[in-house]
This record gives sequence, C-alpha cells and structure tokens, in this order.
Amino acid sequence: MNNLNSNVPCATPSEGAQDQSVTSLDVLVVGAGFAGVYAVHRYRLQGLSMLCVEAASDVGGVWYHNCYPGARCDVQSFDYSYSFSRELDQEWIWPERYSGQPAILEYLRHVVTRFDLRRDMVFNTRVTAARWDDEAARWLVETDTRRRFSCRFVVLATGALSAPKDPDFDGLKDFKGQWYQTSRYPHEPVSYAGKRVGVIGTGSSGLQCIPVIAETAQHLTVFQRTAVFSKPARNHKIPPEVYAEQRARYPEYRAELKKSVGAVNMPAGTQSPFELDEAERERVLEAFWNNGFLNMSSAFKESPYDLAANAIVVEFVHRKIRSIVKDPQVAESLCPKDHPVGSRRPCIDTNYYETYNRPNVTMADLKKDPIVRITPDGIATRDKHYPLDIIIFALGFDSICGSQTRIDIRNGEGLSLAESWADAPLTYLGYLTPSFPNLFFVMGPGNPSVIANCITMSETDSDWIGECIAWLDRNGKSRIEADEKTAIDWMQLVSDIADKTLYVKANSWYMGSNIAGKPRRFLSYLGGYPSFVEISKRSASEGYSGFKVS
Ligand code: N01
Repeated sequence: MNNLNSNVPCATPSEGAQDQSVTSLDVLVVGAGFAGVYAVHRYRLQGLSMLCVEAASDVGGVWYHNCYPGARCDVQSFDYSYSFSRELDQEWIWPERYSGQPAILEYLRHVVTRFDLRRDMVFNTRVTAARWDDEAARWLVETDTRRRFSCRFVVLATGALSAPKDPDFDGLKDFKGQWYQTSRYPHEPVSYAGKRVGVIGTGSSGLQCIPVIAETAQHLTVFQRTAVFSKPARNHKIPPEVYAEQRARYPEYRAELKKSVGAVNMPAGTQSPFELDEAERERVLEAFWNNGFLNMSSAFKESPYDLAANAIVVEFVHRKIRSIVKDPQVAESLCPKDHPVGSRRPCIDTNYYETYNRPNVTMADLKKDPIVRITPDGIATRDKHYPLDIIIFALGFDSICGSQTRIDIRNGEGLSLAESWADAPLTYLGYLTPSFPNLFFVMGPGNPSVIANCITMSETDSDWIGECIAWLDRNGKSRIEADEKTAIDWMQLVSDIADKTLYVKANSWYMGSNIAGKPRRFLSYLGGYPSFVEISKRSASEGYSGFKVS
C-alpha cells in the first residue's frame, strides 16, 4: 500500500498528454482547505499513500481566496478550529472572538507546518477530470498541469461554499475600470482612495467588505437585491485570563460542543414570546441582539420554526434597523420583508447599518430599480447610471454540490457526476453516491455540512472515510458506493426534515435557488450533529449498511 509517489506506466494515457506516467496512490485528496489539511494528517497516520492536490499556491481553500477587505469568520474562534490535537489547542492563541481571514490562514499554515503536512501536498494544480476504471478498480485523475494520478480512492475536500457564482452581467467585458470578486480577491492590496466603488451583493461577504471599503473610498454605492438580517458581531480581543480558562477546559468544551445540534456554541431561547409580557419579550430580544451570535432567529424557543413567533423577532430587527439608519427610505430598503429571519443564512457585522449614515455611501435598491447592464463607465439600472471606477461582485457560490460537479468526474459507464446529479444530488450521509465507487465527499450533499461547524464536520467526515477505507482493506474489499434505494430514502429524509423548518420559505443558496437551473431543494441534514454521528457510526458498525461493498 505504501507506494507513495511511485510512478507506474499509465494504462490509458489521455489524448495529447505529454507525461506518459501517473503517480500511483491509495488516496488522492482534492483541495487543501480545512477539510483537505485534516484529511492529509488523518490518512498519513493511517499509513495510506496519499497526496493532496490544490489549485491555489497555498493552503486555505476559501480562506485563501476570500481575502477581501473585512473578511472574518462569524463562528467564534474557539469553535472554528480543529479539535484533533490537544497540543495544538494548548499552543495556539486566537487574538479575537471572531477571527479575521489573515488570522485563520495563519492558523492553517501553522497546522500544516506543525504536523509537517506540506510534503504531501501539490499546489498550483487543479484537478480537471477523474475517470473510474472498473476493471482495475481505480480512479485515473487528470489535472491542468498534465500531472496524473491513479488511485484507489478519491476524497473530494473541495468545500461546500467554494465554487464562485461568477458575474454574468451584460457589458462587463467592456467595463473600463477594475473589477473583483470577493470569492477570488487579489492578494495584492487594492486601493479605494479617491475611487467610486460599487458593491453588488449583500450576503455575508458583501456585509463584511462594505463598511471597510466605505472608510477609504471616495464614494461607495451598494447594489442590494435582497435585504439581509444582520446584527452586531460584538467582536473583541480575547483577554489573557479568558484564554487561560479556555485552555484549561478545552477537552470538556469540545466534548460539550459535539453534543450540540450544530457542534457549535450558540445560545438558544428557552421562552415562548406568547407567555411573556411586552417588557419581558423586549428584554429577551435585546439580550439576543447584543450577544454577538448569529442566530437572532433563536431568540425564543419557537421562533426558528413558528412563523408567528418568528414575526416578533422580525419586527424587532426592523425597529433596530430603523433606529440606526437615519434616512427612512434607506432604512426601509434594508428591512428584509420577504422571508422569515433565519430562513436565509443570517449575518453578523461590524457597523454595517451605520455605514449607510456616511455621506459617501449610497444604497441602490435593485428591487425598485434593477441593474440593466454594466457600461464602460459604471452600472446602468433601469432608471439611473452610476459612474464607477471599481466594481466588486459579492455574488456568492454554487453551494454544496458546485465544487464537485464542476470537475469532469465519470463513472465506469462514462456518466458524469454533473449528469447524475442534474435533477438532484444523491448520496447516503453525504459520503458516497450510487454508481461512482470509491469517490468520497467531505461535507457533501446530504451531510450536515453548512448547517454544522464546518471544522468539526471536516474532522468527523475524514475520520469516517479513513475508518471505512481501513475496514475495506481489512476485509479484502476493493470498492464501496452508496446503495441507490438507501440514498434516495436518505435524501428524502433530508428534504422532509427541512420541510418542517422555515428554510424552505425563502429563496437562498441553501435551497439552490441562487443558481439558474439548479433544482430547488434543501441539501443539508438538519437532524443535528449528534444524530448524524450516531447514524453514520451505526452504518459502519453494521459493516457499512446502506452502502454496496464488493
Ligand atoms: O453569498 P450570498 P456570500 N444581481 O449568496 C446577490 C459563507 N460566508 O458570499 O439574494 C444582483 O449569501 C444576492 O442577492 P439575492 C456564509 O455561509 C461566511 O455573501 O440573490 N445581486 C446576495 O445578496 C454565507 O452565507 C462568511 O437576491 C445578486 C449576494 O449577491 C455564504 O458563505 C463570510 C446577483 C450573494 O450573497 C455565502 O455568502 C462570507 C445579481 N445577478 C461567506 N446575484 C463568514 O464567516 C447574486 N446577487 C462571515
């Protein structure tokens, strides 16, 4: 098994390829973000021959590419970190409650150095295609550098929010200014001083860069199509005494997190708004508004799923926005009125609403006056022309399955993953899909993925995959895929649970409705992290029930 990096003759060289040899491995990990980095550590400990291939020139994944001004995590630093090493917990110091993108990248680079993972990573190499050879029971993987790999298993650690939604506005190619995407931001500094800047998109990425860019831009115009629910992040430096206390109780803290629904520290309301008088309700809402956590929708016990209770929270947030934003028209545009709070991904911010009180900031409400085209000098809406020097697109991602279906992955019959998932992605537990043997997904569709703590989820998934490979090897088995009926039932369960929540009441990237032609369907398991772990462990203990092993 330990034939790391050995070059063997390629049985089926691709047309025109210069390099007639391939690197033969047990496992090829695709992507060196948080998930891929842990996978390398995990599979190396297991003694598998393995390499991780990354398109960028360094580790980080989304945290490498999304280096836009103000980029910051909205999950607390103590939670948004690996749990696999006590020593790592003890030696690392997070400076702030919510870490900025540079601090997160520094952490990941530290982990890679600390565990000497870089030697099993190949950078500046994008996986473009993978073909399953049924006879050999191996994947042949192709890259844009023409380097190829033959492996028993492919692990796609490509991310759930990493395939950018690219701008497709008419006229963009003729724009004479500079334009950037938050999801592929330049690593060199960009100056906004003296520039007229436009930001399109007001999701988490837009909300974070808008206040920072407004500080130096000559003028900033925010092009908003859907207003978003946000609240103050209350970010702050972590005092040394808090850090000392956290270090002492890290193991217990992490164990507690793993018992929670999202494997993350988020308070949830325990009271019903209908049993409280107005003053008490207001006290609960104020406390939630000020606690700095994402989940305003959880202020009351029923508000995450009951529309009447949710409406009380919505009305409170509207009042807050109106009290912060001085221009009443702008305030109305910023009040989300077409979806319940929590049904789209909520945001936390630093001075987002306050930014609209600045004299150099304008709101362009696209619901009233939509974008028609980009002109050589700016953006034309139906009624107006906005002259601009810089346009920043914060348009989001082809979430959950976009990073996998963008690779030309074909099974033994030549069917592509994109074709196979065209109507709906199909997996059991998010780990494997029918008819694509030995193709594992980390945080794939049907996994809790984006609903849970992504770092914990990457560790959980890579551990499960590693144990599965070890079990196959111990039992002399060479292939595993999801059983079709089990996968259909699982995805139905994922859908049925979501149908009982408010997520289905909004158009959002959770529902796939931000991408034209994508089936509208909720793709993440909402049954909770502990229940997911129990189900996936049970399957393993039953010899991988729900999967076809041969
Ligand atoms: O993307 P989004 P994001 N014309 O999809 C608008 C994670 N994340 O990158 O909703 C005009 O939320 C679109 O409008 P609409 C986090 O999970 C985390 O901001 O389609 N507007 C929307 O306003 C997050 O939820 C962190 O009407 C267009 C915006 O673009 C997820 O990533 C930081 C448009 C896209 O918002 C995605 O966030 C960043 C068009 N043609 C991201 N197309 C943190 O940890 C799209 N829009 C803090």
